[in-house]
Formats: sequence, structure tokens, C-alpha cells
Amino acid sequence: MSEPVPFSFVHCADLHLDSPFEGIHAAAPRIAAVLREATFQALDRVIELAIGEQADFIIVAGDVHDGENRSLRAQLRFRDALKKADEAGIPCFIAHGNHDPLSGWEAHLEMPALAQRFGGQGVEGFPVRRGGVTLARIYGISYPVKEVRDNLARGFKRDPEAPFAIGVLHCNVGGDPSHDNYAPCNIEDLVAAGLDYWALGHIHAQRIVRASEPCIVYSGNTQGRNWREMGPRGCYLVRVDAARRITPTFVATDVVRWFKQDLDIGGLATWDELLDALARVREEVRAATAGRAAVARLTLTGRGELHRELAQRVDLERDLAEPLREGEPERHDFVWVEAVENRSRPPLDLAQRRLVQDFVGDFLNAAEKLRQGGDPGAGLKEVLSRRPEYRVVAAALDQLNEADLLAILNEAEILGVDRLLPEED
Ligand SMILES: [Mn+2]
Repeated sequence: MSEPVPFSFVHCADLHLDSPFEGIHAAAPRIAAVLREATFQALDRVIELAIGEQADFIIVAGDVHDGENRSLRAQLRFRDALKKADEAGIPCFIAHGNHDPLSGWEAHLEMPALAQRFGGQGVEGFPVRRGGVTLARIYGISYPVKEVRDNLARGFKRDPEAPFAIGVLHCNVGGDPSHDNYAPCNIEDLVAAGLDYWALGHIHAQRIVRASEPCIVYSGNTQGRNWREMGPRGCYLVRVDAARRITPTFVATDVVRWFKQDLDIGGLATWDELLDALARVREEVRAATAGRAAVARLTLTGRGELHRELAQRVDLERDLAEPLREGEPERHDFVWVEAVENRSRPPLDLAQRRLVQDFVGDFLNAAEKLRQGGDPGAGLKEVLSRRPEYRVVAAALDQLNEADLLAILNEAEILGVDRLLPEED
């Protein structure tokens, strides 16, 4: 076994090249064009990261393409990206997943010499060398067909002479119900293979499943594609030192980021105030994207005087969303307000509502009694101590003073009423 030397690599997965971004309509052709390019640009950013950081290799853990019958355009763009890595002397190791199994249609394109693809008939292992020294062995397998129900993790085994061993697999660890249960396996299967790092794909939210021995990482997808994929998306730059210590660092590669933001109409008395507040929320989104573009859905919440007119007089799309989009398509850091939703409710006179003799009235009276008692803070703690969650929050509660506790009680009262009252109340 050769002595380990420090090296680094980039681990990405779930590129879903050429995702159609359904739902963003033709109302804004430039926005649609940016979205259509987003998955490709995210891939370019992965390659640029590897070149800029002088990474030793790149791993792609499945779902390069969005559809089984991948577009020629996506295949060409993928090859172009691999070529750039190849020209920089960086090998790429690619596994295919359920979205792009080996059984799908493929043009016969000549691939760069340093690009290696795992076959579908069993786990293969490739060595990576630098200056005659073997840095690592990389093991992987591609999906031969879309629906793989076998536990592929069990086919991985470390060669004794490998200085560092990496497994590349598109799989569902621990049966995550939000993703199809393809290549199901559990952490014990991954541990049993005796590898140092598992570069996983399939789950689109990035996550370090296990920090060490072995390090198990889902890189997540490189570009969010819809409301279920909000927040930063990217890949991991993984550094391995001479003592085989592994440091994975998440690097965002997304070009467009998805946001959902709420706006409480509670304190808003006029239409001018509402319009200003909406524009402010849009600017908050822009500030949070670090120069990227964003697609945002804004939801009006809370109780306030504007509720009735919002529900009866206002066309949310025409009157609220459209003005917020003005000038946006021309900006590189656009915030595209895809929709404004109204979930606000009418104002509520708590004192009045407390007089009604029903469950809500009882609830409000209980809160009022607590507030008017000799020591509201102690009273609230006493109520909470009867809950099973108390042992979790007890220490935090001790840090709060009387005013904090009263504020929590007031907030809980409003929250409780909102939950108890039917929507139309
Ligand atoms: Mn995927």
C-alpha cells in the first residue's frame, strides 16, 4: 500500500441537465431562457470550481440528465464540460442513476480521454494517479435500467492496497420517503464496504450523512428546480490530508435560487404600505441571493384591515405580482415574483371574542387568566411543565425573563386562535 498524499476532489450529483422548469410560463421569455440555461451553467460552475481549486478529480454520482431519453443538446453540453476538465488534466468519474440509466437513448459521442463511466454490470474500480503515485481508488456502478431495487451498496469492497477508497452510488440510504426507493441500503451496508468516502446521489438536499469512517455525503443537486428545492444548491469540494482526514466543504453552484417568503399584513394600514412592504420583501430576497437570480413566491399572512379588500377587490396577479416584476427581466440578479398568494385573515377583536361562550372563548379566557395572575411567567412555566416537550425546552425557558415569557404567551394566544378558528371567521 502506497503512502497517502494530500489531494482534493469535487463531488457532485443530480445535475438534471435540461430540466424543463415547468410552471414558469412564457410571460417572460428572458426569465424562461435563464432558467433553461441554469442546469448547464451550474455544471459549468462545478467544472470551474475543480479547475480553480486544482482538484485532482471530479465525481458525478448519477442523474446527469433529467430524462431517460436525454436531449442531444444536454449530451453535447455535458461532453463540452468534461472536455474542459480534460484539458485541465482533471479526470471525471461518472455513474448514472434512475433518471439517466444506461438503457436510455444516447448519441454516440466521442468522450474525452479522462472521462470514465461506470458500467451497469457490477461495481468497477478505477485508480487515480498523480505523478506516478496512486491517490485513491474510485468504485462505482451505473443503473442499467431506471428501476433498480437491489441493494447495490453490498457489491462494493475495498482493495487492500488502495491508499484511499471512494464509493460512487446513486441510492436511497435509510429509505427516505421523499425520493423513490431505488438501490435501497442502510448506513451499515455502506460502513461494511470498508471505504473512506461515499459520494452519493439521488437525494436532492445536500447532507453529510456521516462525518467519518466512512464519510458519507449527499452533495444534493447543483441547481434547484422547483419549490421543493429551495435554498442553496451545489456540490462538495473534498480535501483529504496526508493523515486521510477528510474535509468536505459545500460550494453553491446554483444560478437561480427558489424562495418562499411570508408577509404579515398585521401592521399594514394602507395600500401604499402594503405595496412598499412587498417591494421590501423582494429586495430582501435579492440581498439573500449573493448576486444570483431568484424566483420567489410571496404569501400574505396574518390578520389585518386589508384582508377584506385583498379578498374581494384585488387581482393578486395583475395588481400585486405584475408591478413587482417591472424591470426585473433586464437584471442579471432578477427576483421573479412568480405569484403573490393571499392567506391573510380578517382582524380579530380578542376582547370581544373572549366573551363568546365556546371553545375559542374558553381558550382566550385561559390565556387571559394566566396573564392577569400574580406571576404570569411562573404560571406559563407550570402549564408547560405538564407537556412532554418540557424537558427539551426547560433549560432555554430558564434563560427567559418575565417580559420574554409574556411575549411568548401573547404570541401563543394569537397562534392558538388562528388554528382554532375556521378559515372564514
Ligand atoms: Mn435526481
